[in-house]
Amino acid sequence: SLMLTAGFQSAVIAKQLTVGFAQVGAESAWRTAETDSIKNEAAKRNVNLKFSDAQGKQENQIKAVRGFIAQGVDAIIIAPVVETGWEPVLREAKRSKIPVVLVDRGIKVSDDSLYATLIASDFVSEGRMAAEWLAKKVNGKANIVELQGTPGAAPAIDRKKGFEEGIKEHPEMKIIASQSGDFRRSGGKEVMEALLKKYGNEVTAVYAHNDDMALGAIQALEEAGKKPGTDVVVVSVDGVKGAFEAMVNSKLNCTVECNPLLGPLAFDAVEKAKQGEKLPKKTIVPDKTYDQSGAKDVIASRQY
Ligand code: GYE
Repeated sequence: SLMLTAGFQSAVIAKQLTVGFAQVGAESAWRTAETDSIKNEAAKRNVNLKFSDAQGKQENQIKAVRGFIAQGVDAIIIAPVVETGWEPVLREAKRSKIPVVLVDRGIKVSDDSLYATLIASDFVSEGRMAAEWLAKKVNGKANIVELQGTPGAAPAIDRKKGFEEGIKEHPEMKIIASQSGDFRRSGGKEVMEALLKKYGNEVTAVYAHNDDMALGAIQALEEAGKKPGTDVVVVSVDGVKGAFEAMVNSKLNCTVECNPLLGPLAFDAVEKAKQGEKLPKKTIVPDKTYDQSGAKDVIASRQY
């Protein structure tokens, strides 16, 4: 019976997956919600999760991935900081037969067999949705400050592109200034302060690539004696709790939800990849626009 017990234990141990997760950092509420989702799902499935926070730097992420490969993990999940520069390290993972699941941000590689799958929102469409909502609100006329996300990051590139496409058919909607606030609340506040000094009352709308920057901009607007949400229309992306609070308080006008709760989908993909199943190259997580009219009714049920 001793032998049986030992055999049973080793079977259980052999089944546990070790997965490395190379996370961007903790720049936004969206990001920490995603981290929690991945960690909770790992715990639920009894996955041994190795977590790395790259503090916003791709070089740290690449180092972390190399570390995971050296440890011989079963799979690697990456939320890539930027789109480019991934080929060498992904080739190393492939050579070691370690499947890579990309979550939330896409990459540019010449060979898409370098990763198993990408699970993310359609950021171009998010940008377009924000533009369309704003166009209606301002009757096709606005001087817009754009607060960009991290330079080189897929959501920054694509949310800019989608928004520009969305305002194109409205010749009186103009982006008068566009700068990066690095997806951070402090970044949004600082950039907005500087741009308000430069453009003052000319600014009639703010489009932020995420809620955290919008919340920072709202603070800057208030400190400059303006009423965000009324004097200046503010739209953003993510749909975090703070954004819903700001909509209930009439300071934020609209947010396009981008779902960060990717843990279940990510580990489904890891398990399928480990079983040798072929995965779709991309799974698009659907998004939805929320504005002040509906915010009160749904705020209590928001999960992040
Ligand atoms: O919108 C932003 C974050 O990659 C989709 O990164 C994500 C973005 C998210 O820091 O808040």
